[in-house]
Amino acid sequence: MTNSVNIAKKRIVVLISGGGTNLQAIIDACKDGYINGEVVAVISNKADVYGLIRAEQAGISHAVLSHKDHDSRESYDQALVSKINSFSPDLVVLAGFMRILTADFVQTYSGKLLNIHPSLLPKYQGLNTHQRAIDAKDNEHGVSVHFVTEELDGGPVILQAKVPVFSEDSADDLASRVHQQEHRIYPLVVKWFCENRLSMQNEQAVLDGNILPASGYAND
Ligand code: NHR
Ligand code: GAR
Repeated sequence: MTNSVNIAKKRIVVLISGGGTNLQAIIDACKDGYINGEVVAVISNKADVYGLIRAEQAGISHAVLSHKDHDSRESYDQALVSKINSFSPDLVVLAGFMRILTADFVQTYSGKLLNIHPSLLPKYQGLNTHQRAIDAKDNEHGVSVHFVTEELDGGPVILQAKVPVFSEDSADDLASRVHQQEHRIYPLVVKWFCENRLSMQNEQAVLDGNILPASGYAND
């Protein structure tokens, strides 16, 4: 009688702004039973993105909620909260979602809100991370999954993966190398959450009762 088999499947809402390859990795991992959860809705702030077609093809409810229909971040985020809550989620996953969220939004889902950010945080918070790593002549780069807090890209890291940077790399080369790692680590973190193994306590990530270090689980 151990954990994952006996707990209810978690209800996951995924927020996107683009192609949705991380969304796809999570949908696939739910469908094949790797994750004890179900993606119950996909919400995009942009119309006509491929991630919405992925949701359609998987038979998942999907909606566009455009920030352009709102004159403030507060008003947009309130509409987003209403939409998300209509699906009664246990977990909200940002997967290439490109809008900064208000403090009220973040507090509403505190401890249930994950993001994947394409850098080895705390390096390169914000945008254009691949080009910045190349410009800095870094020889390694990577990706971080973290709990979202009010501080942009500043919430506690759960898991990172590293990739090498080669001297001839373009930002696109590096992005595709990072993407491959994203599709491994995001489903793993969501799996942990859905087995009740992962939580945020006092703004720290806790896995199996252990506070994770600043660079997340088992980083070397
Ligand atoms: N919101 C909060 N409060 N905290 C975080 O850690 C967040 C967040 C919202 C999104 C993802 C993040 C990333 O992984 C994320 C983390 C968008 C921007 C941004 O500048 C920055 C970071 C992230 C996402 N967005 C512009 C804005 O004005 C719009 C850019 C665009 O539309 O292309 O919101 O990198
Ligand atoms: C991913 O590389 C993710 O790390 C990044 O956007 C991409 C989305 O790809 N996120 C951010 O830059 C957040 N600001 P996807 O739509 O194919 O999952």
